[in-house]
Amino acid sequence: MTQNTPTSGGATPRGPADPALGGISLVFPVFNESFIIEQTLRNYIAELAPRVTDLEVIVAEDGSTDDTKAVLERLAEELPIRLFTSDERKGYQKAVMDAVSHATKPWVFLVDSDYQFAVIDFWRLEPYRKDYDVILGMKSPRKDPFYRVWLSGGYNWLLRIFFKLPYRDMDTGFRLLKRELVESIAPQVCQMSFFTAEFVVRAHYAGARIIEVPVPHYARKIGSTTIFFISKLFGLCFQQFLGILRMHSEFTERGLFAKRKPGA
Ligand SMILES: Nc1nc2c(ncn2[C@@H]2O[C@H](COP(=O)(O)OP(=O)(O)OP(=O)(O)O)[C@@H](O)[C@H]2O)c(=O)[nH]1
Ligand SMILES: [Mg+2]
Repeated sequence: MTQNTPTSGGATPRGPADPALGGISLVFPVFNESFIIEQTLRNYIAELAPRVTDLEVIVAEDGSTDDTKAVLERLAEELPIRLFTSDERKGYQKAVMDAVSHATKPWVFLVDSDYQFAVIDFWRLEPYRKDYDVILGMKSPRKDPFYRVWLSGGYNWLLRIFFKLPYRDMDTGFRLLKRELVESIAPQVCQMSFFTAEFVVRAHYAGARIIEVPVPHYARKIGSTTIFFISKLFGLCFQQFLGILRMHSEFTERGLFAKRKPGA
């Protein structure tokens, strides 16, 4: 389901988060973000720590070749973060899965660490915690180069067609997820390179209640993509298409299409 919340106007109240709905693990995957990670962590923690009763912040870095590790080690002495680092780059998919496995609170707020989403937009997602298991911040409008917007549009379209889904932005970097659902679904994620997209498809067929809420998206101010290099785009697209086909045949074999009504 897509919620038609206006994305401008700035009237969203800034918390507090409902303590009855449980604490939140704020989880950041980080790779080569030395120029922005301090701002991201400081702003997210300043906004959420006083307004979310039971908050933990997990920072999962691996393989950075710039100053990211040094910046994070300095920040870990000052800010309330649980820092996990590793020398080998894990790749986005594995990094995200390992990062969420450290979460201990009932909800996981999984956010890209390059500040393409503003922390105040968390408050657009929070009201849906009582009725939904997966709350996706739908980039609206999306501030990426035109070829990325087209590729992502095509990818989401294929997912909608192949899996009869209503969602428009399944690979968003701003998502609030019920942890028990993450624990049951994440181990199955294996066919595509984008954790969230595959997670959303699988969660839908597991009967999860999923909503998309429009949130503003900002152009990367500094650093560069860590995933979508132009030289690798063709291979990446081909890989995702194969992943869709493999997942479709897996779902057919498991009889999942028959069990779940289209769009339900
Ligand atoms: N720990 C870890 N994090 C990663 C890895 N690859 C990417 N990330 C992080 O995952 C997030 C998403 O990567 P981005 O490069 O921003 O992807 P994107 O937003 O689709 O691309 P841009 O629009 O160019 O920023 C960022 O916070 C990265 O730092 C990885 O191998 N390990
Ligand atoms: Mg990004």
